[in-house]
Amino acid sequence: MASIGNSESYVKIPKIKFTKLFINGEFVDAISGKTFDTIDPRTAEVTTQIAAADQEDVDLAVKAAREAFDHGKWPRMSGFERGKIMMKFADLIEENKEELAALDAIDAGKLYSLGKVFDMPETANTFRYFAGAADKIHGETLKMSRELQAYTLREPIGVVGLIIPWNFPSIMFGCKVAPALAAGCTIVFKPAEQTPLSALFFAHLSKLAGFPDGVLNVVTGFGSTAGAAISSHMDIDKISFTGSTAVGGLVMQAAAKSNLKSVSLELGGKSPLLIFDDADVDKAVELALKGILFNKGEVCVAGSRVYVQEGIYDKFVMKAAEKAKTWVVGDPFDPRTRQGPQADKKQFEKILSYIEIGKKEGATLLTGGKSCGEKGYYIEPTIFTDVKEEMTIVRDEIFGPVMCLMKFKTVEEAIRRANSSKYGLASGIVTNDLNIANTVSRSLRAGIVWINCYLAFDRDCPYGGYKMSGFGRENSLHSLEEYLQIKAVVTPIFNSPW
Ligand code: TXE
Repeated sequence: MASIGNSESYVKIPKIKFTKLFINGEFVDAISGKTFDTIDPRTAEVTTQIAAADQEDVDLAVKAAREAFDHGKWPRMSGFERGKIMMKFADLIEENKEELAALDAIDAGKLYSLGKVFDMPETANTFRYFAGAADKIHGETLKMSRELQAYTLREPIGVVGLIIPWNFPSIMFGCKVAPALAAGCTIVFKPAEQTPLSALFFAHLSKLAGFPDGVLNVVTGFGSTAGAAISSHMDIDKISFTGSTAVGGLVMQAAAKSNLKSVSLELGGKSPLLIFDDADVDKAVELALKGILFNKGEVCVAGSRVYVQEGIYDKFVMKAAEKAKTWVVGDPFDPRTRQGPQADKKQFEKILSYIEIGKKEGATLLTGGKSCGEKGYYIEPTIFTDVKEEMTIVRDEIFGPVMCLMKFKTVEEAIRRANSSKYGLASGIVTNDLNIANTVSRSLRAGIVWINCYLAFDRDCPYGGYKMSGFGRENSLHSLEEYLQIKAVVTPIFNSPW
């Protein structure tokens, strides 16, 4: 494992500038004056204190967003003008990519080098993509029966509550905020309590970009207080939530019990990667390890169930073990590191407890299985073999660097076992056989199927859940639809009796 705690030898860590709620264009303390600690997963030490929003703070944020929606410029200006401000915002993100990447590294343990070349440019490009769509939101013209005609308007849904988790604090900010802004909505955004820093920095940039006050409000705080206040708020028209399946259920209940606000949910996963006998074993091993170890396994679409066909299984196991041992776990600022610390103590302990359960239930630990480093939340890349379908480690989302490796015989068996999860977020196939690729991709019950690739995301490609992984789509023009509603306007032609 690379050295931990020497980040300053690679990068000058920025001073934290923004720690308060961002409401109606101003940084303000929580009304209660309460704060919470944000913890650095590299060291388990406190980074700083952040304002903790309660119901009253959320009320203020919603009031500001409501005013900006009901009477403000944002939904009324042309899509082209909205797009121009969003483009400026994207440029500011790109100009500040080093600082933003450092904030996500000290908040979530994310790799700094990747943040600079991937998370931040990708977030900026998401704003550019949706900025380009903002002036292309069109309705239809309908020739109705008899002497009537109609047209449809696609209007912004209103004030939206956006709640995200801690694993991709910047990318998910972009995935939710950009389409909502392009549609003309106004926003109350809540980052996860583990990772508030980049969201507050984005709030600062939004002011520089020229978004009118109240269009983007950021409330930091806990799920049971700030999050619950958003999902049950009577003046929020829609909620888009990414997080655990359990909390997704609570959000839906709160929406139903309050004002029946529209809901979209992107929830947990236990995604299968199916590797067939004809695959190049070295490439398949690299793909499978990347699929589970990228972002330390804290990825909703992580390929956590790897099924390998019997002809290449033994070779695959040997090579996967060799390769996992060379995977560099360490300081997220060290350019050699491939895997940083888990995001927080709760997640760290959850992963280690699943590893114990796996061992107790009889799976064989091929590699890893322990924490590493003298401080912080680091865990070794871990692979289990001799795993049975009914084991807890195969059924539950672990959300960490833990792969379950299993053997299968036939295509039919692979499909049946891949589909046996309650989740249906993502899936992958490795084969050069077109018939297998076509048959399997159409049979998998998952929102995305990657063939001979994994984690291949693009802002123009939708993803989202089947089954208990949720509903609604992120990315692409499908996600713009999540923030629009359709109004039909009907009028008689000629002097018809209507
Ligand atoms: O998630 P929570 P946690 C899974 C993953 C992980 C587990 C627990 O398996 O180990 O969930 O993570 C807010 N009303 N995923 O506990 O609690 C909370 O403040 C409204 C998969 O961190 O779901 C945060 O902003 N909001 C997932 C967000 O919900 C509430 C990513 C996520 O927190 C709330 C994260 C409430 N009652 C975890 N309670 C994925 N799909 O990628 C909490 N929140």
